[in-house]
Amino acid sequence: MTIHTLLNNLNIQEPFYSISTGLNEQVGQGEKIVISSPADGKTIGEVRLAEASDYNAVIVKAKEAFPIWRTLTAPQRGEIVRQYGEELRKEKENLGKLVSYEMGKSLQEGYGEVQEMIDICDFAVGLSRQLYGLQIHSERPNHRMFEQWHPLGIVGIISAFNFPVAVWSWNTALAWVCGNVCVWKPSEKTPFSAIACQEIFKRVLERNDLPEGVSNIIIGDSSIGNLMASDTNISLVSATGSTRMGKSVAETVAKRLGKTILELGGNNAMIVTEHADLTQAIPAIVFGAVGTAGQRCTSTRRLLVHESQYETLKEKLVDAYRQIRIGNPLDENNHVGPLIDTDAVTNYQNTIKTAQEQGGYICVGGQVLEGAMYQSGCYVEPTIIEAHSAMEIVKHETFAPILYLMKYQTLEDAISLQNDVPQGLSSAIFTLNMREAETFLSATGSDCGIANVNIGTSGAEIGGAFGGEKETGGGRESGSDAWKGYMRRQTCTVNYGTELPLAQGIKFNL
Ligand code: UN1
Repeated sequence: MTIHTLLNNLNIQEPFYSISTGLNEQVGQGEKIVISSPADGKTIGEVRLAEASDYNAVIVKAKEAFPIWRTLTAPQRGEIVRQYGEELRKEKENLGKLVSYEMGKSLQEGYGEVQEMIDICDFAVGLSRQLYGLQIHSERPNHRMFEQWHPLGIVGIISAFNFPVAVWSWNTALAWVCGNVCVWKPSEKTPFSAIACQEIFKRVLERNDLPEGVSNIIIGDSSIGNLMASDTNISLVSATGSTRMGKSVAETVAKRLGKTILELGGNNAMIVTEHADLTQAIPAIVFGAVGTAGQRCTSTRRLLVHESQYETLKEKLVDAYRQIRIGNPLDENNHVGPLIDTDAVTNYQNTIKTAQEQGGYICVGGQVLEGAMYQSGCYVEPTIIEAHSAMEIVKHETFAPILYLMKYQTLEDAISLQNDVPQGLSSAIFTLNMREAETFLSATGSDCGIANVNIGTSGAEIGGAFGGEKETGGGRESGSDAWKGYMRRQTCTVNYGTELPLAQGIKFNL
């Protein structure tokens, strides 16, 4: 099936007021960019980027839609999200393939992303009946005090190329049931997956006689991100991407005292102790380090191994890496697809060079692949580098399948090595020893937002709150009570008595 058939199946021909695309040349005032697949280098289509005037038009549509959307009850909004989940079930194959082809992740992972969208829709539907506030005992007689949660208004979502659709859906499904309308700026590297999502949701809105402005998409570069960050019309900016981008968004939003949810870089480590079951650890390490070609924010980047297991594990990993099949992600026999583009390949090469200069030794991999199968120029070998803690490069996140292998002697050392980086997203320990596992999970253990025992660093479920500490940005998305980030809390006190007692026992007699 060609990409054009996929796009046709998704009915992506209709113009959108809010996007600027080569499929609809009437809109979008900015530069035209050509999107090609990292899988085979072939052109998918052209997109005309949005400019400030397009952005303003989108905000007008979102503002018009908000009073209509917030007037629906939360369970009615949940019903719309339920219908979206149903549409996604029908389109799972098409959308999954499009994600895989446009982004370069394996087909299974493309389907996995759509599954994550379906799951978060289900979660949000249930949540739409559970946006609970607390009832608090008042200190004053005949008073009732309680909290309620109201929508914020317009939620801006900035997402990254590596999860072209799932991360948006975590944000938007929650934001919608909470009563917000959304403006989405997807990565300009993966606009077609985003257009497909909008097209699918548009069907649901039309069927229910609701304005399309409940969900808006705007494809543009960082100038559009800056407009969103500085715009007081946008109550919350939820941004996923690099720490550099997140700092800039955070600064701009903070200047106007707006809200942010930030999900930024990770530099995730796995500790393999002397009590680890290596048969379990090895597939977890390999999937964590090479899955999505190392382009997840949760990818395993550092492997800290107890000295007693070090040589055996190194040998087994090198052996496992030699069996990895690299190639077209749409071919389900392949484990690893390409990097997103040739800039990412250059980063991969530069990082390896720097690591070597700093004393790293390549155990396996290190090369860019050439030949007929790899004509997009985006395929690289997953790489393991023996490293040591003094190497500066291990503190950086490189979005590529590069794993630093390090040796440790005591668990205390391993934990401090793990925590000694600016990022704090995901972490894992492999051990069958209860004391080691609990120490790792304790307040003196991992400083990350995600801490796993006997599973890898990546592949979090949607039911948990997702995000991390330090330069990862501190935001939480997806499950648990992350919905609270998309609403404003109101504390209400009602006096149903005949007196006017004041708090703190103050008497104010006139
Ligand atoms: C990301 O890379 O931005 O836990 C998100 C995981 C996925 C989400 C990753 N569920 O690896």
